[in-house]
Parts: sequence; C-alpha cells; structure tokens
Amino acid sequence: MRMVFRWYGEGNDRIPLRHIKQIPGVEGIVWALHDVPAGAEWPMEKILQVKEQADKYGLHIDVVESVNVHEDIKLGLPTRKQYIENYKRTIEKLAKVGVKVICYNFMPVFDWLRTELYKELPDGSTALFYEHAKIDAIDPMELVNKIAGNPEFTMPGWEPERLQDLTSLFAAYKHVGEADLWENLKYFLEEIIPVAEQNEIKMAIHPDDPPWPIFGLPRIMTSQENLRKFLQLVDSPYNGITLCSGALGANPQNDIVEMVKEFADRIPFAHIRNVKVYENGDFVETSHRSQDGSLDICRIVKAYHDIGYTGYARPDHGRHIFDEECRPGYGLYDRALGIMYLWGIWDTLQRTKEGESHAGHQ
Ligand code: DNO
Ligand code: MN
Repeated sequence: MRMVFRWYGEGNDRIPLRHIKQIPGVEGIVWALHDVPAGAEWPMEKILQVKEQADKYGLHIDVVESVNVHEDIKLGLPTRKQYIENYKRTIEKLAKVGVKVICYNFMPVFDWLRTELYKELPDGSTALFYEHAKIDAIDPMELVNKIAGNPEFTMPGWEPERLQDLTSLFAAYKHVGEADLWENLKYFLEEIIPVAEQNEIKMAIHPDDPPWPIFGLPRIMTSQENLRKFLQLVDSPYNGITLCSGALGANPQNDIVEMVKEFADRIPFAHIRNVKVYENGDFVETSHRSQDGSLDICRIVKAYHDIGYTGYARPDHGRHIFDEECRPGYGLYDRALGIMYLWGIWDTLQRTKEGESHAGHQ
C-alpha cells in the first residue's frame, strides 16, 4: 500500500506541503489542475509547476485526481470528439512527468453530493452529511447555491463553470438514460484506454457518490455488478477502478471486502474512509475507525493486505476537528489520524504475517 494525500494546490489549499510531508508514510500528493475547466487540455507549464513544488519536499505526483470528463462526453454529443482529443493529449503530457494513475468519474452534472457540509457529530466535530428526505424535496438549484456559494475555494465537482448552465444541462440529460450513459462511457473508454496503455498510465474510475441516481440523473458506477460490467467494457489492466469505500459504502448492500477480492488486480487506487449509514438512508462521514461508522475498515484493510495490495491509497474525506478551518471534508487533522489508523492496521497485519514477536523495539 503506497500512501498518498490529496492536495488542492498552492494558493488553493490551506495545507502546506511541509505539513503533508510530516504525516508518517505519505510518499506523494494526489493533485489536479483545479483551475483548468473540464474538457480543456492541461497546459504543460502548469503541470511542471506542481511537479516542482512537490519535488521540493520529496513528494511524488504519481496520482492525479481528477482529470474531469466534459459533460458532452457523458451526453454522447458530437462535440465530444474534441474533448476526447484534449483528454488524450492530457494523458500524454501527464505520462511525461511520471504520472502513473488518473482518477476520474462519470457522474452526470454533479460529483459527490451532500445536503450539509458541517453536520455536528456527538463529539462536537463536524462532517459531511446526506439527508435522503431533503434531497427528494430540494430544488437542485437551491443546493448548488448553498454548496457552491459556501466555501472559500472552489470545490472539485462544484466548479462554477460546471454549474452555471445547470438548467440546460438538466434539459440535455432528459434524453440520456442509464443505457445511454453506458454507451457513452464505453465509447470514451475505447478511445482513451489505448492511449493510457501506450503511456503506461492506469485509468481509475471513481464510483458514484452517493451510489444511486439523483435528481432524475442516471448514475451507473454504483454496485459490484456494475463495476464488473465496467471492467469488461474494455478488458485491460489500464482500465481500472478507484475503489472508494465511503462512496460505495453509503449503500449497505455494497460489500467492499468482496469488491477488493474480486477486483484485486484492477484497483490502482484506493480511497479508504468510513461512513455511518442510518436506516432511513441518511449517512454521515465519520472518523476512519471501524467502531465509529458502518464500515469495518479493519476488514477492508485486511482484504487489501490479503491480496498483497501494492497500489496507491489515500484516506478520503475526514471530519473537521480541533477547530481546523479547512475545505469541507479535506482538513489536515482527521485525514492524518485516518492515515495512522490505516497504517496501524496494515503494519500489524504485516508483522503478524512475518511472524515477528513484539519485543517492543525493532
Ligand atoms: C469522494 C471523493 C470524490 C472524488 C471524485 C473523483 O469520495 O473522493 O470527490 O474525488 O469523484 O473524480
Ligand atoms: Mn472517494
């Protein structure tokens, strides 16, 4: 397991790289050019800038999250051709600076969706929260204004340029059902994966968060069965998954341990986080600890250990704790705690496997 940490870039993330460097076992940043609109080719100068910044701290830039897919590709419009070309050029450029994995998603219009960014937990910390009844009742526009208007910096998936044309986007998706979305995804993969292969970059789709349709928009990366179908669309080791325990785990029917086992050799990137799911379908993000949420993170990490996982992993969202002012879900403290929990489990499993006695010092 190679631990990495998401960083939003100089001037766009309050967390300095020198702090990331101090989290035990973190070897690289998970990054993106957040100011480049979805669909545009990434400029080399900007890519090199991030590389230089990371290099200074001895952190690698092997994992990109995300190169966003333009809506016209998901909609299957004729204009997708140009956006796919741009995507290919971006893959080639990223390969030149040593990138190994590109995470992306194929969710129409919205990326992750929550109804509250700062839901108070019993211990006084706050976390991202999803309330089912509210989603059913709310006008998407209202939610967009609430979420996008809230944070200090642009959040991934909620970029203003992506959301400005919401009404026409919704109208366009009226004619795109699940079957169409599968078709459009297949078309995209058939174009992209050969380029990823040539450039030795593993593409890793992020599951839908939450893993069900919202506001009448189709969502397909939602279950073990659908992920299996996805991997078969283009059966290449370069067509993989970002297995996100928290995104998939919001549906209690999804068994993450089973997915790790089944998709073992097609998971170049793992997101590991916990989520507490209530009977009415609401869910809140919790600390990474198994006892705090509905997912057994110990068993999930054990599943990765059992398959001899050598891919990249990051803690995903965290709570907002110790009065930290941070991007929703992306503070330093709780994600750092999460990492230490993941390492604790991993290292213990490793020692047990090696049959070492615990003498107290090495
Ligand atoms: C949620 C997060 C997502 C993710 C993007 C990837 O679990 O990991 O925001 O970054 O969907 O494209
Ligand atoms: Mn995730």
